Amino acid sequence: MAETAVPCVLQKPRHVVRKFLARPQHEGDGAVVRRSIGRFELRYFDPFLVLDEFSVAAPAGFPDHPHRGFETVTYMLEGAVTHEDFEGHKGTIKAGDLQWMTAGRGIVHSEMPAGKGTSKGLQLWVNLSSKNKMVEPRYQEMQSQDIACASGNGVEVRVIAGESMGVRSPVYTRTPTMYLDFTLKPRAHLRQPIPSAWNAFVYVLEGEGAFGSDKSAPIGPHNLLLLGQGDGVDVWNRSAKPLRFVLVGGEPLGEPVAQLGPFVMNTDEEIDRTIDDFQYCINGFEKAKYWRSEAMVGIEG
Ligand code: FJE
Ligand code: FE
Repeated sequence: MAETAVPCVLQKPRHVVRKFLARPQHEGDGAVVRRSIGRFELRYFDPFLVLDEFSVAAPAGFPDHPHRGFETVTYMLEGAVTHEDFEGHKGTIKAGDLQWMTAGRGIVHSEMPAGKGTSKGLQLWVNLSSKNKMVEPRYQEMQSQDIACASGNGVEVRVIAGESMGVRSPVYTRTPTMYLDFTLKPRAHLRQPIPSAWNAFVYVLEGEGAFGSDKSAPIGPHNLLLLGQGDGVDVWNRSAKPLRFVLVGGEPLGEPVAQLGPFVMNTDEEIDRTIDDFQYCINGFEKAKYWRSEAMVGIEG
């Protein structure tokens, strides 16, 4: 029996409601990030705390630092980053690879560029709900060749989290999240459903695209686009070059956020307790007491 292709129809396409050009700033130890979410004008886009497009070359990097209460999602675009944590978990995230790290109750680690040249990527911080903030730390890591891909009609997608074009990612997201890396050939059109209750944004990596409406002005690299209400988004590449962008969505937590740098909790009291836990190396930070990354030992001797 012939199958009927069900055309994807959007009841209410999402439009771009705010646009931010992310400019370079210094973070970590000599690294440069283009921060879009997490900067002053956009403190929080529930459940997303930070989106950094980072660029780092040795000896710069992100030496030993803690996290608690959220997840860091590192997706490499060029070069590689070597990471190492206080439990002895280490590895290298190469171009196209993904590390989905649930810091939960606590991780202390270093993230440093590997090899020569400049390493580039995206790091997204996904907040955890109050019931998940103190979970055991967990890593979900995927090499480039293992990331689910699909293509058709001039559109290619790498499914980091969630589902697109009939393909699903195995990544488990405690805070329900979708993370899609799209490349559109010239003249290609994309229609991607997004759950109506979720917050969603686009971050442009390469080329230029029209987002939300075919009459909208083309938007280029380093721009963050917040999408308004609706059940999906339309994208057009009317340029002569490939268009690459990530589309990220997540279910808002709707909880208070108390943040002190790399510690993200619900209340100031929980932040105070976290500072104590880190200082006294207790409640998840036990192994921080005598641990230094190899990178730091090399410097300190
Ligand atoms: C951090 C400053 C930082 N963006 N992108 C303060 F830079 C960091 C941090 C990072 C980071 C690391 C990578 Cl590999 C990529 C990043 C910020 O490590 F955690 C705090 N608290
Ligand atoms: Fe980190």
